[in-house]
Amino acid sequence: MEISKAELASAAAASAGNQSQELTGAEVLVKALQAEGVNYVWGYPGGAVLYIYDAFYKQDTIQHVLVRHEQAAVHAADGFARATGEVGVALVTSGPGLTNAVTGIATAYMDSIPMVIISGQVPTAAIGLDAFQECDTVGITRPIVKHNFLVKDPKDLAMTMKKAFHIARTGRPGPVVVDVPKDVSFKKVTYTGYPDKVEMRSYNPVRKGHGGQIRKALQLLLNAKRPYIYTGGGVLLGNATNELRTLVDMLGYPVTNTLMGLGAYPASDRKFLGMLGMHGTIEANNAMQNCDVLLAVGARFDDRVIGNVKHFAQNERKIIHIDIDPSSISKRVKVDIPIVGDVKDVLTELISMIREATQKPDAGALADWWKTIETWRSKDCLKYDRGNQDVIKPQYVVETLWNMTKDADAYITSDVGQHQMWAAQYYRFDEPRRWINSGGLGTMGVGIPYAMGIKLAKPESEVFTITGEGSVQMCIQELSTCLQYNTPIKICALNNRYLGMVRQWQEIEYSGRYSHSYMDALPNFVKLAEAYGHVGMLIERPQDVEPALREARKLKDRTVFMDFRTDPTENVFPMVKAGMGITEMLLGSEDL
Ligand SMILES: Cc1cc2nc3c(=O)[nH]c(=O)nc-3n(C[C@H](O)[C@H](O)[C@H](O)COP(=O)(O)OP(=O)(O)OC[C@H]3O[C@@H](n4cnc5c(N)ncnc54)[C@H](O)[C@@H]3O)c2cc1C
Ligand SMILES: Cc1ncc(C[n+]2csc(CCOP(=O)(O)OP(=O)(O)O)c2C)c(N)n1
Ligand SMILES: [Mg+2]
Repeated sequence: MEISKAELASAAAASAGNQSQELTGAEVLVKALQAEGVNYVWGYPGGAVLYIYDAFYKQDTIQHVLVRHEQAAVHAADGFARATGEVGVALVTSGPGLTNAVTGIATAYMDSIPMVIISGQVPTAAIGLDAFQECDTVGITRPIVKHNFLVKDPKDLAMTMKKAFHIARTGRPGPVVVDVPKDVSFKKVTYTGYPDKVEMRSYNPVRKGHGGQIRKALQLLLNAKRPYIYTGGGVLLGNATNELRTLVDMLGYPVTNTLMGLGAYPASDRKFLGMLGMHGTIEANNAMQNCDVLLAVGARFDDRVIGNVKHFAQNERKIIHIDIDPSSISKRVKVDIPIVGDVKDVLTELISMIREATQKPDAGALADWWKTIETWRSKDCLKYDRGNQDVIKPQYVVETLWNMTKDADAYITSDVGQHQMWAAQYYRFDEPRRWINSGGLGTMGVGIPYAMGIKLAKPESEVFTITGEGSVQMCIQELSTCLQYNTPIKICALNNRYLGMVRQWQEIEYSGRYSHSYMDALPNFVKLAEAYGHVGMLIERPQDVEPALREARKLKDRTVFMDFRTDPTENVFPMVKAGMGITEMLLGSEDL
C-alpha cells in the first residue's frame, strides 16, 4: 500500500509529538516546514530572519535556494507550486525584503496559487515605532493574499504554520503570508509536536456539490442543441483533467480552455477548439457566443475572455457554473445553475449521473452544431506567413519548439506580452501543469524564476522559457541563481526590439503613436549569458531556428540563452479590441 505524503507528514508530526523539546521559534518554524513535507524554500536573508537562517543551517532536509531578488524567490516558489500542485514556500526579510516580494505574492494571488510566504518582522516591542526595516506587512499584503498572520508569541507558531498550509492548499488555493517578528523567532518555547489537525470555525470550504443542482445541470446538458464546455485554471488546480476528459468523451461536446486552463484538455484532440478570449480562435469565441448551454468549469468569466459583457448578453444561453469559490459565481456574468464545489468531486458525480441516465445527447443537433463549428475552424485563423525566409516569424519559433518537444517531458514557462500569446496559441499543450505563466496579474519577469523553480523540482525534465527582450530583463539577475544551483534551463527570447504588446496596442488603438515602446540599447544577450557562466546564441535567420534549438537541447547540463531576432512588426491575431464583443475579432493586419 502506498503511503501518501500527507500521511508521512502526519506520522512525522505524531512522532515529533511524543517528546517535548525546548526550541527557538525559528527551530519550530523549520520543524513545521519539515512536517509539511517541504523540500525547497526560495529566499533571501536579512536582519529580521537571521535566527530562521540559523535554524536552516542546522538541518539538512530542506534545500534553501538563495535568489538574487525577493520577487524571484516568490515567483520560483510559485512556479514550483504550479508545476507540482504542492504548496510553494518563500522566505524574505522585513521591510524591503517584503516589499520586493509583493509583486510575486500578487501574481500568485491573481492565479489562485497555493503558497506560504514567511516574512521577517521587527521585534514585537518595536512594531509601530518606525523601526529599522519595518513595514506593515499585514496591511500591505492584505488585498493580495488569501490570508495573513502576524505571529506575536512563539507558542502560536506551530499552529499558525499548520493553518497557513491548510488555508493555502484547500478551497480556492492562494498565497498565505506568515509574518514572524525577530523576537518570536529567537525566544524559546516548549515544542510538543506539530499539530495533526486544524479546525477553523470560519473557514470550511465546500468540496461536494449540491446533488439537486448537478441533476438540473445534467438535464440542461442533455437537452442542449449547441452545448459548449468552457474550462479554466480551476480544472488544473483541482487536478481534474481525467474527469474532464471522461466527461467530454461521454458527451462529444466541443471544449475550450482559458489561458490559465491550457493543458486541462488535450490540445491535439479534435473536440478542442483552442483557447478563447481576446486572442482566442474564431471557433472558440464563436462557439462561446452562439452556444445554447454553457458549462463553465473552474473558469471565472474574466474580462479578457468575455470581452464586452453587453455584447455577450445579446445571445441567450443557459449557464452552468462549477466553482469552489462562491464569490466567483455570478461575479461578472449572471449564471443560471451555480454549483459550488470542487471540480473533481462535482465532475465525478456528474459523470456517474450521465452513466445512469437513459436520455442521451441529441445526436442530430450535435452533428449540426459541429458542422457550424467546422466552418469557423476552416478559416484557419492561426495561419501566418510560414514561407517567409527573410525574417524569423515569432510563431515559427514556438511551432518549431512544439514540433521538437511534443513527445518529450517538457515544461514551458513564459513572460508577458506578445510572445506569451504566441506560446499559448502555437504550443499545443496536451498535458496539465506544463504551461506555466502569469495570467491574472500579467507580470513581466516571471519566466526565468518560474523555470528555475520547476527545474529544481523536475531535474529530469526539459524546461523552456519563452520570453521577450523586455520581460526577460526584469528578473535577468536570476541567471546567477541558475548557475549556483545547477538548474539548467533553455531561454528562447523572441527579441523584436519592442515592448511588442504595447507597440501592438499603440498601432491599433493609438493611431501608431509609439510612445516609449521601442527598446534601444539592449544588452548583448549572448555576452550577458556568457558573463553569467552560461551559453549564449544569436539566431537571425529562419533556417537557423531548428538547428539552434537542437543544439541547445543537446547541451543538457547548461543554461542556454537563445536570442532569436524576430520580425519587429508582427502582431498577435486574432485580437478582440478593448470594449468589443468576443466575436468582433481582428484577424490580421488587413483588418486594421
Ligand atoms: C497579455 C495577456 C493576454 C491575455 N489574453 C487572454 C485570452 O485571450 N484568453 C484568456 O483566456 N485569457 C487571457 N489572459 C488571461 C486572463 O487575464 C485571465 O488570467 C484568465 O482568463 C483567467 O483564467 P480562468 O478563468 O481559467 O481563471 P483562473 O484565474 O485560473 O481561476 C480559476 C477559477 O477556478 C476556481 N477554482 C480553483 N480551484 C478549484 C477547484 N478545485 N474546483 C473548482 N473551482 C476551482 C477559482 O475559484 C477560480 O474562479 C491574458 C493575460 C495576459 C497577461
Ligand atoms: C511588470 C510589468 N510592467 C508592465 C507591463 C505591461 N506590459 C505588458 S506586455 C509588455 C511588453 C512586453 O515586452 P516584451 O517582453 O519584449 O514582449 P513582447 O510583447 O515584445 O513579446 C508590457 C510593458 C506588465 N505586464 N508587467
Ligand atoms: Mg519584445
